[in-house]
Amino acid sequence: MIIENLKEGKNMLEQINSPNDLKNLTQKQKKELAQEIRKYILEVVSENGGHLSSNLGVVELTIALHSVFNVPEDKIVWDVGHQTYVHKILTGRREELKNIRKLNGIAGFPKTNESESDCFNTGHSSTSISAALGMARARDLQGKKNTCIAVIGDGALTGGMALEALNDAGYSKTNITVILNDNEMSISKNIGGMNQFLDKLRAKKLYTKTNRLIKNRLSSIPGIGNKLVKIIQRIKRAFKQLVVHKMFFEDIGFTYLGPVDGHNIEKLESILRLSNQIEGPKIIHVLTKKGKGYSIAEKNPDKFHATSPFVIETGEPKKEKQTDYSKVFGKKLVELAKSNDKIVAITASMKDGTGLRMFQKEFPNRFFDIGIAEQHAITMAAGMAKEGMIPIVPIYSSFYQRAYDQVIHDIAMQNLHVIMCVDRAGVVGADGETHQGTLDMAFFRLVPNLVIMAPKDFKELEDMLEYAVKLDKPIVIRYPRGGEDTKTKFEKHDKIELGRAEILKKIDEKDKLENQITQIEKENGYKEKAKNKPKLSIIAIGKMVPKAMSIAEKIQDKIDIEVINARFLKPFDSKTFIDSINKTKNVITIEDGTIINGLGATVKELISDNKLEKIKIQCFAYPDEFIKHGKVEELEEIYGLDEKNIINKILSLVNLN
Ligand SMILES: Cc1ncc(C[n+]2csc(CCOP(=O)(O)OP(=O)(O)O)c2C)c(N)n1
Repeated sequence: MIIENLKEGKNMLEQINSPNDLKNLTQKQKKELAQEIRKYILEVVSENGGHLSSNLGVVELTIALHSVFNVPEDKIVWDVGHQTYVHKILTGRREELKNIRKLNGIAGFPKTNESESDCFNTGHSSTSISAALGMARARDLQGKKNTCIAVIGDGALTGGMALEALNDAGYSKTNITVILNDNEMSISKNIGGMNQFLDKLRAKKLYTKTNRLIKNRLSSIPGIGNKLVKIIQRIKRAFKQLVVHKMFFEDIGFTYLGPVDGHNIEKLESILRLSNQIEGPKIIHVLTKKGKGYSIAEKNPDKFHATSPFVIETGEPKKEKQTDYSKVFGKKLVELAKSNDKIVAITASMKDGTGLRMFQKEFPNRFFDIGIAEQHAITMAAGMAKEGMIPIVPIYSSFYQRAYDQVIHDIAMQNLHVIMCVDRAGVVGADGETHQGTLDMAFFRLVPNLVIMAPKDFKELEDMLEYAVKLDKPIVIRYPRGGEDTKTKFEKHDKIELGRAEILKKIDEKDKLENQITQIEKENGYKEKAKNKPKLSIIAIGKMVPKAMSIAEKIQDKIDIEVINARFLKPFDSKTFIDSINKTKNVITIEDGTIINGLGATVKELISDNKLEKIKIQCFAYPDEFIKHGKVEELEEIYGLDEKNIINKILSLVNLN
């Protein structure tokens, strides 16, 4: 049996339709329920893909939370939110879990518009304490009494926002509970000074004893007053100071409880109840195991942090993994770093996702995993660049949002040679709106000094990286999740030159006319003046370039087409575009980003700034919305970025429809 202790045939899970159904269960029943939940999550994630290890790790914690507190009155803010599958199961979405992350199914992260039990949307790390503190302050101002809880992992605690919020919450004396879900892992092994500090706490069994002391005393006295609780807290604090010097959490104003076994529901419930008796900010240190109960994930928690569908018995992926942009990036980087010892790589806790594992192995001294701290990553990169190194910083597009000011203030304004690799650019699919990378072109384009590039395939990514290492400027290279488009194979790759687009298909006026006449002569046996076909410029960028070529091939018998790979959003190759547009008078743009301030917007500005006349233009991009979850192909179809729709729109544009 994969999940230990699961009694076959028992079905507690089907009887749980809301947290209220939990409240009357015995501890034994809750234990059984925990195992059933594990089995269910394992089945669903092995089928749909998704976050596995973190969810298996919080089964007991989530049962305990919903046993003690009452949502939606009490607020539970889940940091990152990738570990909320159990919460979703217990709050009326058991059946819906089967469609989690699928188009029109429930989301893989908390969504306030999905359930009133989800009190705050999350997806990006380290926001929970700020949000819960905000809710607590709003509660106090409105004279309410509910409990506000942030559940945050030890990985997320490395993020600056979490530390900013702890600083504020501790000092504020506001009633708020922070649950530190400590599994010693971020996606990979957690690192940093905070982790070292937690390591000391993890070993302190004594705290549990002091907690038990408090609990016993509280429960033996009927109607405990705040005064007594405070006295006990003071004793406890003094006692702890003897055990651990520099008790950080207590020193900044929190009451520290724990550590507690995060897989013991009874102990968890009692510490949660205890925390509710204590005034002010509290932090409960809960020790959990990532992947708990599924031995394959326990052994490889990072591999099963976020997984594609897999075979439960072996843990092997159902579909063989193809090479992807991140891996191509990582491999090329190692090659470049071998001949250039100035190159350093920085990751914000995503060495596997961004393809840096090999770099770390080859150049441990030039590799920096700085925690889930994108802002710090960027400013530190700026510091290294200032002193002559060439930092390469791959971060997912949606997480670059967090480091925007650092890109502007620390890199661009000082014109520093940092190569910012924007991984997972464009629509990423099942992770949904918090993770879609549709905004980066728009927000980076606003920033002076930045060079912004996007490759059409793997080879062009390699060329761009090589080029970027030599170009002494702040550079953004954006590329999508997954592999290159295999429909169009590009044999030719022009040399990369600053701000130069690549013309992939050109209309040659003279040749075109002659070809058409001979063709018509052949077909009809008589000479007729070739009727002019409509003309069109297709301008595309990044992963949309192969699509542009494929579209052109399908309609080139009806329309004379130029296809231009923009390559650079900044500097923009105005001359090449103006020449083409003036020739064809019809233009479409295709990009995998928002319609605002991207490729299409830039071409429109070009047309209007240069007063190009009688031009028909249509831009294909994502609308000014947050893009929901679903497969990339499904989303492209919904938002009109599929080939069929684009071809139809082109035919209308040139009056052939
Ligand atoms: C700003 C930001 N950067 C990176 C990520 C990617 N990410 C998702 S979960 C995770 C690790 C979280 O570790 P922890 O908080 O300890 O939770 P655990 O998964 O271990 O339960 C990371 C880096 C993110 N969600 N947000």
